[in-house]
Amino acid sequence: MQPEGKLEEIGAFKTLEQFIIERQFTVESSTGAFSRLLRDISVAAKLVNWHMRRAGIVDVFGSTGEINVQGEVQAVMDALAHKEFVRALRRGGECCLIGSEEHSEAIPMRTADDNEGKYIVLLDPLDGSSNIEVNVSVGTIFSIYQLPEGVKEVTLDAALQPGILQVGAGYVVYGSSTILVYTTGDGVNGFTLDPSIGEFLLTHPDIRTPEDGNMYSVNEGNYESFDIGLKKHIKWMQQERADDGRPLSTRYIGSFVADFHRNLLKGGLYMYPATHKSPEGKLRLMYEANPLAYIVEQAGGLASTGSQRILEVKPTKLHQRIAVYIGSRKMVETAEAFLRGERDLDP
Ligand code: P6P
Repeated sequence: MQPEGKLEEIGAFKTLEQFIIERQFTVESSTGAFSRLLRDISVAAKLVNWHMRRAGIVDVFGSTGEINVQGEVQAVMDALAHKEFVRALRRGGECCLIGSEEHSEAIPMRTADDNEGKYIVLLDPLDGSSNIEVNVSVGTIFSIYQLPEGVKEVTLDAALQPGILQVGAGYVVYGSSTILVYTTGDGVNGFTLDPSIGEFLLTHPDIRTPEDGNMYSVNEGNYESFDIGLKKHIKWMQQERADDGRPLSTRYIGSFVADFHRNLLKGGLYMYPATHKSPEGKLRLMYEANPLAYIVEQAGGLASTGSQRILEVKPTKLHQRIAVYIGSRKMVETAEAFLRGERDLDP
């Protein structure tokens, strides 16, 4: 989707920086700090994109040999992406605390005397990084909270806020192109990176997700460990009922951001339920589920644990996991109905 003019008229597109400043002036009390924080995040995204686009050339594949807090072999790119975001946020001075998938503890940023940062950033620097070596899209996910009023000592407790209190959230998908999608509570907008001028350009204004869809994303290899309601739901989606568009199509890339982005634009449902291997679910509440839940709700969709709105879950740990059913409103509602035992297969 592009404004009037042809693609080569790059000047026809609004840049992310222009968009951020425009939105800043709609908030009377704005000091510009939040705009600068968003700029710092976009700078880090450009740097990660630069590393990603060289991954096939420079030896950034493989592992660092380090085992991160997730118990997974840490990809070189995970470490690079984490470093770029921490460095950009430290340099920007607007962030007082970072929680990252790549770091077991929260990272205080007010080490420098001049850091009066009042924003907390929770981050999955590179989700799905095991896909890099096979050239499958991967992504960054970020969530932003304000430091609660009156908090003097910035600790992890200040970050453990329910998702409904986020002041911003977004993701970057490093795919056939690099797209940054974010919300600050006033709709969802997407920006495509034009590497020739190093700018994110507004290519997806005011994203609204379709209220229904014909694609679902789930790892059916875990079928045996699914709740009976979910097993029925999956079989229901596979029933041949042309009158209501079934069977649906399965699209599961193994990269949450990529699956989420496709479903956001086209309509669809992504599910990562509790399994025998991941009894609390696999995805992380603070820096995967919450930010994408904020985005999908702002775009007209829903995000559920299967029984509760994700944004209302009260967090207790930085790296806590949660079950996720996220996407088109009608599809999430159907999943919840099956899980409650209110739906069954068609005769
Ligand atoms: P599984 C990647 O590791 C990730 O966190 C998500 O990006 C992805 O959707 C999911 O896990 C894939 O997990 O167990 O299906 O391989």
